[in-house]
Amino acid sequence: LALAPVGSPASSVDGFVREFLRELNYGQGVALSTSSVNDQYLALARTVRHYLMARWLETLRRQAETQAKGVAYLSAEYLLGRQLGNALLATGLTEIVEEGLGKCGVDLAALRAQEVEPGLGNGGLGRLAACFIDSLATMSVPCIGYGIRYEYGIFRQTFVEGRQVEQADSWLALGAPWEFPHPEAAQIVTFGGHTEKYTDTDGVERSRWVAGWKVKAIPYNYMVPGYQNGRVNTLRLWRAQATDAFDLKIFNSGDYEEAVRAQTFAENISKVLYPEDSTPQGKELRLQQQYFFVSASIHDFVNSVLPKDFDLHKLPDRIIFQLNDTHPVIGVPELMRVLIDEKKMDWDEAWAITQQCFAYTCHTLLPEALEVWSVDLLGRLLPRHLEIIYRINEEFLERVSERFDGDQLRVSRMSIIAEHPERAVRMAYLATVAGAKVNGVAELHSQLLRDKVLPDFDEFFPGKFTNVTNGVTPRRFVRLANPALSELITDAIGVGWLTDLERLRELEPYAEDEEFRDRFREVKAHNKRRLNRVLVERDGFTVDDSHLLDVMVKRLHEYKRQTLKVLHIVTEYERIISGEVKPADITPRTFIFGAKAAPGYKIAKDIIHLINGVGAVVNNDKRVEGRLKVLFPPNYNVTLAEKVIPAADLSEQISLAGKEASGTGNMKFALNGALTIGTDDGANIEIRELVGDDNFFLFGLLEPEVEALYAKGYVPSSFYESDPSLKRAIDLIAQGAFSDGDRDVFAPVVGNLLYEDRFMALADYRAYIDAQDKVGAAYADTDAWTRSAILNVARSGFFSSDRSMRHYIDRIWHTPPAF
Ligand code: 26M
Repeated sequence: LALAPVGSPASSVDGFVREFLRELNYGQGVALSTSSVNDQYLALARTVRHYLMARWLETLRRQAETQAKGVAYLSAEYLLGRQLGNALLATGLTEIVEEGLGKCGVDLAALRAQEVEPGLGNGGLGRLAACFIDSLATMSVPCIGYGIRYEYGIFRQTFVEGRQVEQADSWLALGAPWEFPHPEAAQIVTFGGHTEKYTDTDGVERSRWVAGWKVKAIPYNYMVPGYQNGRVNTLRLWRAQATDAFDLKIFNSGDYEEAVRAQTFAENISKVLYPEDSTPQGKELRLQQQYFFVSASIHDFVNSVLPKDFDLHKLPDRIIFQLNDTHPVIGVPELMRVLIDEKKMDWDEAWAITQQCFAYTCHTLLPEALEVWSVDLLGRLLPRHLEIIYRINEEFLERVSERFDGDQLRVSRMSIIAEHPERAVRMAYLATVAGAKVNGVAELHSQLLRDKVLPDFDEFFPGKFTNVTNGVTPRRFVRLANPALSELITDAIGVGWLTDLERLRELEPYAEDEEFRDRFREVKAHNKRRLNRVLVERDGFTVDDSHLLDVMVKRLHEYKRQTLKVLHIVTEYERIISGEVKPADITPRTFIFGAKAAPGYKIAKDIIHLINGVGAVVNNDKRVEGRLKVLFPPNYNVTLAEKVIPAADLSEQISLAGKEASGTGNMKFALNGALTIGTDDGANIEIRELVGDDNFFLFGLLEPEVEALYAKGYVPSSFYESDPSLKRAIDLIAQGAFSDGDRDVFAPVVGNLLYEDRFMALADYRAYIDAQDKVGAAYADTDAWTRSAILNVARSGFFSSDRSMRHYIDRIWHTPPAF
């Protein structure tokens, strides 16, 4: 027997209490009577993970035994959210724990509130990775997630006089009970230096990398429990540490300060998550981060996860490395280097293997978001990789030239190396050339990717491009976030929907059931009261459960158009103060925003300031009679999302058509019974097709119309001139109505709208206001609204990330569920 017998602690209240007290006394070193909430939380977390341990070890053992093909998900970000609730759900322990803690005089809810979420991601892309690994564990598909254990995750956002101020996210400060560090399994990652030619013992001319410096990569393992299926997969995040070489410097050099600086330098690599999520800056540290985790992961898989005697020619039968955007694409030349330089394969063999081992997911279309690394920087940091990239490019362009009869224009268009404005590696091209498959994240996005961004590649590689529409895990975003709705659903259609979300269809007939509609409304009201309690405690805000709750939560980006939402609010406000409407005649609404701006994204920060300025005025103007309220709780994160989304009536998905690759918040809202007001963009399109036009408020330009308007010459001020209501709204902002009469503060926002407006907020303004008027009227018909809300839930089962995973498995990975 390979393992000592492992048993889970007894799944009984008494068994749990024994284990919990043991952890508190012996693990935490405190008595129950003197323990702090944090002591209790840490003890509980460790107790719960004991219950997962046997399943984890068993999963690992079976994985090693069967040698089944699995997925290595390579992602620079995992936006996991709190772990405790999910672990309790996965183990089915919630009731036992609640009762057991009760016997100890401890409140489970208070301990859950103590957990600081690991915010190791920016937004959609990082959260998607977290949903995917949850689904793979639940579907019993072998998967190891690889990433970076940032010491500081996404910054904590605060507002000072309405402006965003960032604070460091010290998520590890109070203890990290979910992680398992394995310093003995460290990998070495090298950087810098130069390459040289040499003749190997077998007489073959080879290239060798003489690196300049190195760091240690320490793996930290996290459990990824499947939902009540006895499965626990692994998430392995790497932390950078100085090697002994750095330590030696400290003792050998007289310059202690310099030596310590060198150590700090190495450890900086995993210090902090870059808080940009659409405009990569080409910073050296960011490339170091990418190579650091990818190199450690590939070495870990090849040298530690695979059996010692594994024949690497069979690598594609064992693993597919899924590239979450271009951030891990340096893994392509890295695997080539490992196979050629370290494992002594020849180029053609190595390339044949590499091409089968990678697949690439693209998450954007915005040109400024496509990563390029200057040849200069890449050559300095990773000289051997640059050589390899050059050769991949040479051989590829040769094939292009052959196929297209020396078409030089096409050859230069398709080159992995861009020449202007500087020589740089186009990471998306490298991923496309090397990947067995390339996918976009929603139907429209995948189509535009083929037609607009990579048409030459689509032509050159028939069958390489595919779509997999994103999804979200119903465990976290329905069952955990919305227990009241979950209970209502289970009462109606029984259990089973949580792992087979299309079964929500069985709710459709209940839309016509009056009693069910009453209960559904009561669930919404209950969730609004719950949100009210959270926001009162967190920010001193109140939420009135009679208001229509209108929510826009997502990163602050111009293309997402938070300013369009602001223009709507200002228009409503202006209608009241001008006397055009009486407050009593409008549908009372509370607007909730949640949005972080990248710290260097000036206009985004100005927009945050504007939202806060509008809120301060609207909320305090007596003439509004409390019929409009604007709330902007700072630091929107997964934890807050779990409280806001279940309470929402209206989901704002108002990006300019063609710019939002998919969106995943849109799916979470629909599944929680909010109606969407949205453009014909990303996964909104698929949501609307499924829930039906009657249950979705569509507005705005279509993607081809956007293109046509750009082509013809877009003049935003012409919309301002020709729509009096738009003019009044913008004038109010410009005149300082939301900045104590100061006309300068928001001048950049106003100027940008009038004279630039890259994302056509003004062009879509009229359609948006008209659609919002329809929303207001529709909400007044309570029964009809509830019917639509129920149908949104019933028809959104497609958006489970379990379905996304099925599609990746069928179309890309070919990794069936194993044991
Ligand atoms: C890159 C380089 C340097 C620093 C940061 C980055 C970077 C980090 C995150 C760039 C982009 C990042 O994320 C982009 C993202 O979240 N995209 C979103 O992906 C979601 C999941 O597919 C989609 O639903 C969203 O539409 C898409 O915007």
